[in-house]
Amino acid sequence: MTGGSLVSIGLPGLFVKLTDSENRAWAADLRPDGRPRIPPGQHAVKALVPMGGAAGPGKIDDWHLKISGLVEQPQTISFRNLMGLNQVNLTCDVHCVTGWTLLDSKWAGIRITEIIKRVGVKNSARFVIFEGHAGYSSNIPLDEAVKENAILAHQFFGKRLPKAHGAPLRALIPDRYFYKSVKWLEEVRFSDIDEPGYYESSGYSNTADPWKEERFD
Ligand SMILES: Nc1nc2c(c(=O)[nH]1)N[C@H]1C(S)=C(S)[C@@H](COP(=O)(O)O)O[C@H]1N2
Ligand SMILES: [Mo]
Repeated sequence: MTGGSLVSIGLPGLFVKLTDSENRAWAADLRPDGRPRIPPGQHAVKALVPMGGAAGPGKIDDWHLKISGLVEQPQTISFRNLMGLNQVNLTCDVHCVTGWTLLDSKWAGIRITEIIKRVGVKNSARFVIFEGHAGYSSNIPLDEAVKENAILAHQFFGKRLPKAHGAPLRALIPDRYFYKSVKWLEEVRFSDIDEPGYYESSGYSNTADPWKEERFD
């Protein structure tokens, strides 16, 4: 089952780019890890572009996050119980494979390491599979999921995550192309085998490193 025809990969008309000179200035700016703020072939935009997809109900009641696979204690966590876990604020840049980058986006959520602590991930786990609503999924190596900036986000710029952007909870994996950041998240599965997701199994890169321009496989 796939995310279906509702998955949009084109650029909607309503996005505002920074000027070329602003973009060049940002591209020359470096991150703490020495890489440019704007990866090659990307252009910064002023606001997050809603990219569509098969939206979930967006409600908090009746919503649960399933944690499954290679874990000691598989479980289903309510939104309220997720709020009881350690919360972090994160400012980061996100990069869509179609070419836009949003700088300094502000999010709040729960580190994936916090989830890992809670469920006890087995040593054999190597990959994390995110399942979104209606069959959209994506996959990342466990190494990427344990980074400080890999979170499950429920706030965007100080407000509850809007439905268009994945409410009530989305994955946020800033250092891979944004198709890895699954909206309307329903399940996080730990696996010993890689499971390419919706984009990854339709020609887009499995590794999706924006600084190496890994757009297609
Ligand atoms: N469930 C789901 N998640 C998804 C998608 C989708 O279609 N469905 N699209 C991905 C892509 S390609 C991008 S660029 C971002 C877009 O997020 P946004 O709509 O909040 O900008 O979500 C990603 N996560
Ligand atoms: Mo995207």
